[in-house]
Amino acid sequence: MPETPLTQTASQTASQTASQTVRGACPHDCPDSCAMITTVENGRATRVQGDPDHPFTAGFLCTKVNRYLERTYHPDRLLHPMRRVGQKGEGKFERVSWDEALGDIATRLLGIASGPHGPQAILPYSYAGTMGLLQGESMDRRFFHALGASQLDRTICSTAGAWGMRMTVGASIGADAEGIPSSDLVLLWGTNTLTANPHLWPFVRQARERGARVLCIDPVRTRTADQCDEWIPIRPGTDGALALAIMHVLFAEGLQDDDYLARHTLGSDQLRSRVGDYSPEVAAPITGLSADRIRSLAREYGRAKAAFIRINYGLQRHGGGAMAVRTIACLPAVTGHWRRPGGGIQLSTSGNFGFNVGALGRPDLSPPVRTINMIRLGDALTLPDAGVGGPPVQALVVYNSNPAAVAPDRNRVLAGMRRDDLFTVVLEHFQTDTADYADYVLPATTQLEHWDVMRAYGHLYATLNRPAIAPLGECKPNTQIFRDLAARMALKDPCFADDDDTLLRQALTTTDPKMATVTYDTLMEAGWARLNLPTPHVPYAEGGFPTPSGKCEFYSERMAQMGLDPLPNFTPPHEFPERVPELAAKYPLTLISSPRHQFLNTTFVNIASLRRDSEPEVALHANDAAMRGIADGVRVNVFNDRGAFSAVARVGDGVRPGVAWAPSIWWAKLTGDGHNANETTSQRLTDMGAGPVFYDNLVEVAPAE
Ligand SMILES: Nc1nc2c(c(=O)[nH]1)N[C@H]1C(S)=C(S)[C@@H](COP(=O)(O)OP(=O)(O)OC[C@H]3O[C@@H](n4cnc5c(=O)[nH]c(N)nc54)[C@H](O)[C@@H]3O)O[C@H]1N2
Ligand SMILES: Nc1nc2c(c(=O)[nH]1)N[C@H]1C(S)=C(S)[C@@H](COP(=O)(O)OP(=O)(O)OC[C@H]3O[C@@H](n4cnc5c(=O)[nH]c(N)nc54)[C@H](O)[C@@H]3O)O[C@H]1N2
Ligand SMILES: [Mo]
Repeated sequence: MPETPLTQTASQTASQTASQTVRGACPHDCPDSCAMITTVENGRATRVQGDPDHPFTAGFLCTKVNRYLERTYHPDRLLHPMRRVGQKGEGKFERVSWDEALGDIATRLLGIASGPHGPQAILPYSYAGTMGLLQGESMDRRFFHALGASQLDRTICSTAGAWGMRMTVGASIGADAEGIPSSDLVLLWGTNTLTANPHLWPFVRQARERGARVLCIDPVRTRTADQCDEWIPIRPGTDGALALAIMHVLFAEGLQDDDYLARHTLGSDQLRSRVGDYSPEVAAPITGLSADRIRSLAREYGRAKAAFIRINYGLQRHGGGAMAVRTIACLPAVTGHWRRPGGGIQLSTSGNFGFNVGALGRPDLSPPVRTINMIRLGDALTLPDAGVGGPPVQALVVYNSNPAAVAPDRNRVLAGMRRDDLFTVVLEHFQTDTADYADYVLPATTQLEHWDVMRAYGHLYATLNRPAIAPLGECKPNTQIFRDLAARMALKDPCFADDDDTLLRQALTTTDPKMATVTYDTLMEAGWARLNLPTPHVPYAEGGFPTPSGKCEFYSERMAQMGLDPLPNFTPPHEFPERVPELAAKYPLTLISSPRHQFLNTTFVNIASLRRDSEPEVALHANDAAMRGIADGVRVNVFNDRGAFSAVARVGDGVRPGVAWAPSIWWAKLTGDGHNANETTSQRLTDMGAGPVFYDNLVEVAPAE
């Protein structure tokens, strides 16, 4: 029996008893998707905690989400619709009624849709501010589809890696983290586990207690690297070369699994000849690691029985990111580690979840329209044909995202958002950098105030989110805001009448066998459910790769057809010093602006207990700092031809030489100078998946005047 029937509103739920606990789900963009329990007393949430019974959450929440109540009840929460009265970017707004806001927004959007450029002049902009399927991929999508708006290609995070995995193993389906305790070697490769995926760590610890070694491959000595047996300080963007050299050694020293290769892979002879060119001596100057170190790593990997490679999205934010992921993903098939629990590679598990996203988003409602890549927002707003052909963008509707801080080439983005002839609507919890450029800001509910259901990308459990409290102020769920807008704009399809309960049922209408255990009833009863898979799930023990050939594809016919190298290779970054020596002479440091431990992208940056009194920082190697006359703690400028930001220098041995690390992503308006690291990043794309290259970014650092 459900704890409380879904038809009850959140306010009824909360007022029924003086104190109760409500099962929910952390909404944030993180592999861990925690099951969260909220204590509610007299209608007010008083505590959040991790579900102790959930195998992955294991009873704890991270540093950030432990502050979810401070965020929810923050004095700066947007509680009413607001209309801009100052200049764009100035942040001056006045309170208006929902009626006025929705009426005016509907009139403006209808005017644009029926104007000379048609509805494609309207661009939605959203990402994973909440990963909830209802608040992020349902009514909103229906609304823009039915309107005939331009489509958004949601590339800002993971598409390069997703393509890399797809080409080699076939899908975003990797090894199960719950197998890690059986691993005898764990490689944390391009991931800051303790920050970005902290609920993986207890499994790593168990493996270690049973004798496994844990290695971290990262240009930055992160807090994760500090906890590992070894830090392998690779040069940014060169992981493909390292993987090729490892395979060179595996084949040269007979450490491959010939039986697995013969039965479950395609193109092993071609792979063998390709990696023949990549001895450790060849890879050493590329990767910045010694040939001896590469060889011993390869031997350790080859002699392990069930090595677990956890790659994450950090290493694919370079021009060759997709090829790097594809190449690394070959390793467990060469050694046959896929056979055993704890062996294999994981980038994402999201491909296991068969929610009915088509029923939720209704792409069938859309006429054929153009697609705009979200990381090219700067171009889309400033070029007459949006950079892709067709009409200019005249209206931008932003929700679940903060593009004025997170999108690359920030100066271009702001130039676009400042346009007087651009109509901008932002659905938000807070007055973010982006909201400052809005014509209207609409107050949205948080996860404690609305229904949702979540998949995960780091484990195999689906989670239901029940509202714990009534919406604060006049806040509404995204679903309701788009329902209301659809009604105002006379969008007639009956699907706009679906309530959140109906949406939830639609999301779960599927015949996918993995979803057999994830039903409306199981979620209502337990709050979460494991996919219909054994624990641990060993996906490719007997092959069965979801590629066209059914094998692990070292040779990819699909890549050949796309005009790409069909074999694993090393694709250097766009801004690889050897490739662009003149640029590197001017801007010799590679800037990595990966997440700061206490922030979740830009979410939580405005929470005082998490930001503390800190400022943006940039870590430099002592040699690089000395060359520039930079002492620890001084203020510096970080810059290139795209832009600049200032930070406090942290000098030491926490990064490899040639690398600068600026923990991110700051709200620009909460830094001292109004800038952030994305002033320096570019709108260039990855080799496959048209993803961003945030860490493929040459800069110079100099003492501030
Ligand atoms: N606390 C916290 N957790 C988060 C997030 C957050 O902002 N804060 N963001 C969430 C989101 S949206 C995502 S996508 C994930 C991201 O989580 P991760 O995939 O772990 O990604 P990053 O932290 O971007 O990068 C991880 C590490 O990759 C390193 N790196 C950069 N370039 C290279 C390279 O070329 N090779 C190698 N080997 N390493 C490289 C960086 O130095 C960094 O330490 O985390 C999620 N979890
Ligand atoms: N330089 C640099 N840039 C990066 C990255 C990096 O590592 N370095 N990482 C990139 C990556 S991996 C990602 S995923 C993107 C992330 O970029 P975004 O997806 O834009 O993530 P956030 O900055 O967390 O912004 C999410 C916003 O959604 C809002 N929100 C949350 N829930 C709701 C809701 O229910 N309704 C509404 N209306 N709003 C809601 C939050 O208040 C927040 O302001 O950034 C990318 N940008
Ligand atoms: Mo991300």
